[in-house]
Amino acid sequence: MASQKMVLFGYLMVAAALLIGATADTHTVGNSLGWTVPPAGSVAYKTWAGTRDFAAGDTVVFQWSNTHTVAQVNQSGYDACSATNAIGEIHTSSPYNFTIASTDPYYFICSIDNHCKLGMKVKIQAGAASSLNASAFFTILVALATYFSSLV
Ligand SMILES: [Cu+2]
Repeated sequence: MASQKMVLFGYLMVAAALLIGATADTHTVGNSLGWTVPPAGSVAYKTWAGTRDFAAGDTVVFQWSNTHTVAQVNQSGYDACSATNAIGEIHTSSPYNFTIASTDPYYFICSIDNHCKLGMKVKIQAGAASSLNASAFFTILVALATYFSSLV
């Protein structure tokens, strides 16, 4: 009897771990706009980033046609639109997939001509936990609480 409860508890914990692990998401920069010189300036990518719920482990996909690049830079490179101190290589072929490693801010610009100054720049920062993770975990907690309260 007691061992059956332990087995069920084990299943629930595995289910919780799977739900949390399975929520890694993919974010296509700019959605249908893609990675390009945005028609109304950098607000396009600010707005896009603001609508996304980034989490560590998620993948950010830059997709473009024509001549563009993805250069990861630090904040001053982002502010100045300079890829001189790019972090790692400058990616010249689409698509480029970037995996969010932590909750640090990540800055990306296009290093071609004045594209960055025209708004081809995006800042991406993951939150502590995505709302999907939180809701999945909450569901499991409720299931556990319901189960254990039924034992009394
Ligand atoms: Cu460009």
